[in-house]
Amino acid sequence: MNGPQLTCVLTIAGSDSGAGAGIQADLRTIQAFGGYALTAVTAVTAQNTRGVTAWKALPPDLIRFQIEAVLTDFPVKAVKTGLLPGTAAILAVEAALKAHARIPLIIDPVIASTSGTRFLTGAGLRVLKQRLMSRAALVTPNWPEAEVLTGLRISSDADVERAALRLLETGCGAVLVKGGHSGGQTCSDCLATADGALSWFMGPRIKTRNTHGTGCVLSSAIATSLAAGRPLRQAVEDARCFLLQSLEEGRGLRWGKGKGPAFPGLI
Ligand code: PXL
Repeated sequence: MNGPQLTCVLTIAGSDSGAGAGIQADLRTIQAFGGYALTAVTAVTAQNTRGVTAWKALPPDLIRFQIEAVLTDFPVKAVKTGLLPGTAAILAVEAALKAHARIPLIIDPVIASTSGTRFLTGAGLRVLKQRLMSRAALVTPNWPEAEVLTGLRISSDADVERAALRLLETGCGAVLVKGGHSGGQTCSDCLATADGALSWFMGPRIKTRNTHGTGCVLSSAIATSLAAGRPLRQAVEDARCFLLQSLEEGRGLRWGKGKGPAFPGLI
């Protein structure tokens, strides 16, 4: 008899007490995509829809031990990272992943919270690029993150393509520059793959204030699809479709005074 079909996915991310982003959003998304979510908590944030009131990184060795505990015992088929709070945390993640180089790594390069609290600064970003992005299957920056990571200004599709190609130089397998911050009526993401090919995913922009955690949801959905063996392009397409549907479903929610969750679990 075949066992149940559940794919193990590890998320290495921060806790969001409001559960709109971070490890809580990753857990819901991985589960919604038919995966089993394993977790390594990197930091704890006190936050709600209005912003972050306090946060603290976990000790780097505790981050490393969580990852090692999971990877040495579960058949993990994909790993995603979200909030990595500083150089020591990134080096701990690199060390823990070293013996598992064949597992695809998806990096959501979280630099700041939705409300603007900065989690990662210059030295951390350099280490992220040199030590972790170099072994990633996919990196998923939004416009502001792509700007900080490349030093390029982005205000057009051509700029997006330039930034995507520049980030490929870190050695990662693919880059998805997400257009959520672009303004306008549409939301288009650009995928650059290691062969230098560029492709665009176009979609409507959903008018909603409930956008907290969009990046976490998208990268977790992609990770779970990849873990299930789907090709990258298909995984991106499926994840975008899921996020769009979720944003539409959640439009009417009035939780808190700020930005509510992008995927509250209505679908
Ligand atoms: O959306 C990025 C993100 C990731 N992880 C945590 C966060 C945020 C944004 O606020 O709080 C814990």
